[in-house]
Amino acid sequence: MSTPIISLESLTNTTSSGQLLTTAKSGGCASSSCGFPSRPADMDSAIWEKIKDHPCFSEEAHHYFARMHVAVAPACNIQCNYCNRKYDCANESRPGVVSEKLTADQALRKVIAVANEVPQLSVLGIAGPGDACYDWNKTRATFERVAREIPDIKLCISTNGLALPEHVDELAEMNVSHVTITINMVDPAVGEKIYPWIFYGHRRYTGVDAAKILHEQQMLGLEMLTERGILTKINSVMIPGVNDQHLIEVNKWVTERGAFLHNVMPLISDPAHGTWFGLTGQRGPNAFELKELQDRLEGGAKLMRHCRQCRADAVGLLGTDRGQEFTLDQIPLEVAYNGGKRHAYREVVARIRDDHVAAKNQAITTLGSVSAQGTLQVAVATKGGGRINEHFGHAKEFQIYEASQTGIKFVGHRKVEPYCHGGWGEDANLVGIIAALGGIDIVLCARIGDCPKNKLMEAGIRATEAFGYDYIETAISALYATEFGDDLSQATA
Ligand code: CLF
Ligand code: SF4
Repeated sequence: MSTPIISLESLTNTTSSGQLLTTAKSGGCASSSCGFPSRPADMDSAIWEKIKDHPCFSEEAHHYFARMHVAVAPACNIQCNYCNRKYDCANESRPGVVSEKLTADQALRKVIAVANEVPQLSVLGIAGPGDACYDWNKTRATFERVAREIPDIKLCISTNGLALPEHVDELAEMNVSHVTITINMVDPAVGEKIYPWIFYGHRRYTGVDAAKILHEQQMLGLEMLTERGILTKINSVMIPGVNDQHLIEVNKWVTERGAFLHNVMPLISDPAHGTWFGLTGQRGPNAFELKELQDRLEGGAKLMRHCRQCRADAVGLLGTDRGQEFTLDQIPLEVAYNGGKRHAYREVVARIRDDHVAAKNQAITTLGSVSAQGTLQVAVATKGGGRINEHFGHAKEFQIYEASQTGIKFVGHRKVEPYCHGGWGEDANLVGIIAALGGIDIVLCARIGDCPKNKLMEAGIRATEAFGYDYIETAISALYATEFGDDLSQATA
């Protein structure tokens, strides 16, 4: 192995490197389940090579590696009732939303600037703000430029699928390794409630005719990608009363056609967004409804549960958008790529992953030694890296794990307004946090004050900092053994 140009120690010496080490040293986010460490036993090694550094396609990788989106594709060929691309708010995180649209040359500048500064960067995605396949020339020009400068970056697109079939061969030629298709229905009667119109073959279609064409193109595109060995993820927006039950059928169709992952996302709906669904009062699902549906879909294509519904210009690890640090006005006109930090980071991660795998294996052993059965719902405050390394008051989200005798499953995340503001606790936010943590048994965090801890306890939720900076699986397995094992002498919180 070559000597890393950045040592593990040197990575701790600056703020950004310190953050990097926090991520790296902590290992990746806990995998979907214990016993699913670096490469899952039932996964082909060729597939593992494709996903091991893709933060969306591998839940395990999403705390080591980052994606960035460049907003080069503003045009779209359909209208979804949940989309309004005119809306632009830096605090708003949902697909279709961006702060600035880029040309291919500007996108290249931005990708190089991010790659020089964000060592975790492994994937360049084009996710709009319109449709990457419909606005094809800009998508292709961007990928060609970036692949020439940074050949090891993975290329990824997200599309509604309508124009996908005509570009599949070019995607394969350009080494686009990962494609996401948003598929919300396989029955045009459901589709007409989601898509008011499409534009296809120089014509505008509406109603069932529109949904039927979209459906046929989506299925054809998926089949073509599968034939060519390109990994596919299906995003489905769960819209209660419209397609929630129907997504079981969608899951069957896409599994049969070789989809690698199925990502069921909650509808984001608010009148302020100006979308049809927002304006007509269509609600999104709550966390319990989403999880219930996801649980029912287990057994088909592998489920993605760690999606953060990124903006079309998102930058960084999932859940920590650094897009505002890399707006064009902050990037020099001339930037040259320097891959030093990215390569050094990869060497560090390779070593840390081994350590994390050992910790997960130990956690499996601990769980297996518990004779009584039970489940534990655990909320974890983490900055990433699979360790409990965030203060309760700073957490913008909690990662949710379900522990049972058979394993520890990552089941999602719940966003909150942080409790601490300027060093003081916000009681109003605590009310919201307690509501968001409904159904949780224990909160694990790096630090928590007595006041929030007591308020949580009054709501029936325990909280502890006793496992601060431990691996998440190590902590949860120890808690589980304490709760359900024979030795009940240790208090958990
Ligand atoms: Fe971007 Fe999408 Fe590629 Fe990832 S996002 S184009 S697959 S690189 Fe990821 Fe963001 Fe969820 Fe998308 S968390 S919205 S699934
Ligand atoms: Fe918006 Fe994407 Fe739907 Fe086009 S395909 S309308 S950009 S959500």
